Amino acid sequence: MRTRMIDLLSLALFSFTALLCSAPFSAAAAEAPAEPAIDFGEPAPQWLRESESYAIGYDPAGWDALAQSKVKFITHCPVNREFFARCRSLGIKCFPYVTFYQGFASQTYQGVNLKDHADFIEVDPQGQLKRSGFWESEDAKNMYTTCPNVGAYQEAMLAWVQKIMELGADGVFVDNISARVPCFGPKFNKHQHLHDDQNHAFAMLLKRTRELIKRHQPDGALIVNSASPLHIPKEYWKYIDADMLESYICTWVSKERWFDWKNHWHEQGVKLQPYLNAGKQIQALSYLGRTPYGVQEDALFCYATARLAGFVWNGGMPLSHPDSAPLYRLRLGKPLGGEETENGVYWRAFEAGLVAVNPDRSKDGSITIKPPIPTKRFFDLSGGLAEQWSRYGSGGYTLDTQEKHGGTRSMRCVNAVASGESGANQSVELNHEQPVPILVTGWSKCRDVTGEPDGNYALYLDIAYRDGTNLFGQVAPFACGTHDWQASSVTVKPAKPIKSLTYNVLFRYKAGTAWFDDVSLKVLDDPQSPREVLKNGGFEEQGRAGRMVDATATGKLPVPAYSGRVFLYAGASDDELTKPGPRLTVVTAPGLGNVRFRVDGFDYWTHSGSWTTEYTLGPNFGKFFVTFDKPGKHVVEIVDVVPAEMQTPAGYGTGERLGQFMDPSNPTRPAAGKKFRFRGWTGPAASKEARVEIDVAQDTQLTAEFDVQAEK
Ligand SMILES: [Ca+2]
Repeated sequence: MRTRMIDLLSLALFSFTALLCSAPFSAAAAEAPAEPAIDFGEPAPQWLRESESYAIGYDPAGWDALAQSKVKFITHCPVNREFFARCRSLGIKCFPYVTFYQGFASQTYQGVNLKDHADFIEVDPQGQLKRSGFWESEDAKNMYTTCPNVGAYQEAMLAWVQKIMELGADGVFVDNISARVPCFGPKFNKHQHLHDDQNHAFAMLLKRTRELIKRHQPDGALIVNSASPLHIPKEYWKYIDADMLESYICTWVSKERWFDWKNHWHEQGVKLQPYLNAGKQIQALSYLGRTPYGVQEDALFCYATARLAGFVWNGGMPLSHPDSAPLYRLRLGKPLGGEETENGVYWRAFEAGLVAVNPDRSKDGSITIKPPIPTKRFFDLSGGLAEQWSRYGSGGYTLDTQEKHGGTRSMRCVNAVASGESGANQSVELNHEQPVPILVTGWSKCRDVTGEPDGNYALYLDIAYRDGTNLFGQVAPFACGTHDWQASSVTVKPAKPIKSLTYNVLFRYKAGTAWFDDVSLKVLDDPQSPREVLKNGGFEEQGRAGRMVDATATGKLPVPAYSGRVFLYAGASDDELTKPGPRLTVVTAPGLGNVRFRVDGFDYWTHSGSWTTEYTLGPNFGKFFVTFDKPGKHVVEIVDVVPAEMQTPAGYGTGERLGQFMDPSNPTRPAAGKKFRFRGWTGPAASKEARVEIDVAQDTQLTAEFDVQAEK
């Protein structure tokens, strides 16, 4: 339902882009020289200039996503007083949709039925009523083009906007902005014009609209959509606060990212900088969900590109969509500088994080961390990992959309040196009752891989049997050197029933690059129908979780080929005011609660468990810890050579006792005459004496051994 809503919306918006690209009247605008200085008038309000993402349309199921987001405004929202009020309480400003371009002669639209106002309709050179540019389209069928140069039409539109403002909106979103063609209304005596020039007439309508908005909401704005902000008549800019780039990189009419990134999208960002510097804003609207790269990757790519230029972004999907929702919850803050480039990777630092785009389709890139980037610890918003597959080794893996054996992506492992360790693994629970053969298969291609084929460039199983024993290193190796996709397989016939296994995709101790795809693990319990038990063996499903990246060692941030990335600056977490010295751990064996020791003359007792909903021994039972300020020698002494029986409380916060004589090795059971006697120390100060001296230069563990004497 909500997808449908958004689809309809995108249809309506997008058609105008198509129109601009094909209709004759756009040509004049496109050829207009870019040189004449633009009078930008007053800047857009601060909240709009500082906006980073925004919302479109009403998503009844996504009110929580709207509330959780950091968007400052919503366009295409319902014309509804309560809606406006509820959004205002969330700190979100409302901009309902209007158009000053077209209307119906059948129904009342924006307060006007053109059948009663034929004089509002534009007239073509033949004296005919002008059909709208969408006449041939499905979504705005049978609409007529209105003439902005007719005084009564302007009044009617202003009256409509006035009603919207009186309900509490913060302005309007005016669609269908473009250069206007001549209207022949006066020549055919259909209507009179206010001004000589149609563009000027439209500009005056925008001017009056903005003035009306500002009268109601001084912090309001006039937001428009031309889909092509560089090509609207310059005069319009004085009277608008923001224009729009629609189908921004991702569009619903292409299964690929649209146009060349550098020459088209990036270039628009560069050319629009003077507009932003003059205080205007650009909404970049992408339509995610149509390319093979997946919503998350496309969202990051589009968002990062928009933020490079300082544009405010929306992905054309509900804010709640889990693959893009994190981007609406972000605020990167003010830019710390302009865009930077390094080896073809573009990046820009903000107060809270940075965005980076690598437009190269085939080459991974990176950026060198330098001022104004304030840290070397980051949170990479894209984990960049495949669902179900953990990283192995320091190299881990990246997903590659250019090389693949099946589907749209493969796993790529790169070792710069022959000591490198890369790869991925997945845990598989089998819980077999009987020994059952399993079949491992998969594909790999590689480039410049050193060494000889072995288990280090292979699919590699570590198997745990039900009886607790293991079978390690069952491998299906691949050839080294350079080769195209190559299959490898191994059938494992286990001696015993398998409990679980780790399925490793391994590339280590060899330099070079290896790609893996379509890996599989089949259980052959029925030879006629092998059962696949591996998940996401084609690496098609991407994980959503981000991850910490500590770039202290490398000083670089990786940006994979053809991707956008958002790196939040992460804080260090070591306590700067407290620097503890080495820790001495004293352990009783067997673990005994409430045993008294003395360290440097001060008493210490072992932990003895506590009540929660039941009596719990806890991980520290039978131990105690002493943290010193610095390394040094200490005297440790056992006082309770024969530990006393425990007096275990009968519950949390109670003075009652379970009993008087409980077993200190299990304080919920009566001692029943069981006794313990200190036998001696083991560890770095082995001795039978009760009192020992120990040098605690680093974290040290000392064990007090006890004999058990059971008395009946
Ligand atoms: Ca694949």
